[in-house]
Amino acid sequence: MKTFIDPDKNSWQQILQRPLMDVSGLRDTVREVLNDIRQNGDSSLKKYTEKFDGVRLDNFIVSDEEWAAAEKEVAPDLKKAIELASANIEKFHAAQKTEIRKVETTPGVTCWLKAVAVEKVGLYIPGGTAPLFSTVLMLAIPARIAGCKEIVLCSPPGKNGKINPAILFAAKHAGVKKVFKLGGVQAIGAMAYGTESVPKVNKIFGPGNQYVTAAKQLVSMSDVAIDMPAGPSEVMVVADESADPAFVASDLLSQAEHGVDSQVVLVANSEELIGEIKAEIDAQLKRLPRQEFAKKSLNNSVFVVLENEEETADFINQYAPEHLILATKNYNKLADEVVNAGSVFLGNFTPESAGDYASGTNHTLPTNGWARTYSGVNLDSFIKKITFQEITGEGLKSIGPAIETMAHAEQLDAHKNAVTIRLKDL
Ligand code: HSO
Ligand code: ZN
Repeated sequence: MKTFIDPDKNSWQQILQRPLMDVSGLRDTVREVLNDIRQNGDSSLKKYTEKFDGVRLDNFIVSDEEWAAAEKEVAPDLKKAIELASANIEKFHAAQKTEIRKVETTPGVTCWLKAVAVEKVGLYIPGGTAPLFSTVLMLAIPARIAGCKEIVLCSPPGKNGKINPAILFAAKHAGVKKVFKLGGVQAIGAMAYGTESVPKVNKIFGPGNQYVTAAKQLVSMSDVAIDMPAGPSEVMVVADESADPAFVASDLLSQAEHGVDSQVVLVANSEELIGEIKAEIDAQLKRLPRQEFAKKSLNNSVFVVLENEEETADFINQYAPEHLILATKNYNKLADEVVNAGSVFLGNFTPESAGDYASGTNHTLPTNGWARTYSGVNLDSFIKKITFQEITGEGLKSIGPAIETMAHAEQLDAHKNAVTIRLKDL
């Protein structure tokens, strides 16, 4: 970890630089695999599943027996926890529905927006060192609430040819009916193009490694939409003397344990506090099973002393963290100043873990500075809005002359005529 004391504003950009996530080097390999899948469908999926996941599969779809086995394998307390988390995620996302509001912009001219679900969505859930079944809930529950007609989920098979049972349980609980044992580029290609067994979808969601990210980027150029650009997960914690150093350390470590490329930034208002937090990190780290990941990502972490609260707000907004924890006395005041962040956690009793699992907010969030322009996944991610309008004769009489004038000025006389011909008829 590197510590900076009251760094000059000119140096912030350098301090806050994220490691380059350049997937262009992989693009050629990924493109080749995608083209093969596009042309050869299931037989190509079989070939790559054997090559990359080390298993031969005759069928990708999860069978009734596999669903039933997974249900038995998940411990009762985990099932209860998933149910509690699901209920909160459902409540929070259902509250994001909007009503249709018809607006009469001019008498006789009525316009409205109607939210309509994306018909077919594909959810990707990575396997790897920690299979994140919580992400199933974060993607499948809003997709169901939005009304997506088809929800397809892909997750890589383990060496035993099976998907992690908690992933299947979460999928079932969230209402997903079609799950395929497919990982990495194979999964993205299958959902983007469709194969004999996997339906083609309109939009692909979910995190993944660099290969998955490259594949999502490539297919999004012509075949499907994707949720957002992806990068390694990150947290920024802002702490002052009202914070508990042990709590702060636990939050930093919970981010650091995700993977070696996780980004951890601490902003504190004194060097002394940073010292106390570091001591807590050392003590807690020893007890973590994933300490090797955490140690490596902490090596790239940044600890900064900033005494001035206004500067702190600027620092936050310049970094645009995926997760922001404000453990300060006046966190509401500071929160008001935040304009760039994916998800904000306020006060000493609001760990990021709450939003990762069970409070109700979504944990699929913009990383790598994309919080400047992107929102995290929410109900709208599964919806597009169609505009409607209905104009009466009286309405057209009111706005028609303006349309005629504008169309003529743009030298688009057929546009003008579409109004003129109707006005003559009135
Ligand atoms: N912090 C991760 C989500 C997650 N954490 C899942 C635990 N499980 C990205 O927001
Ligand atoms: Zn997490």
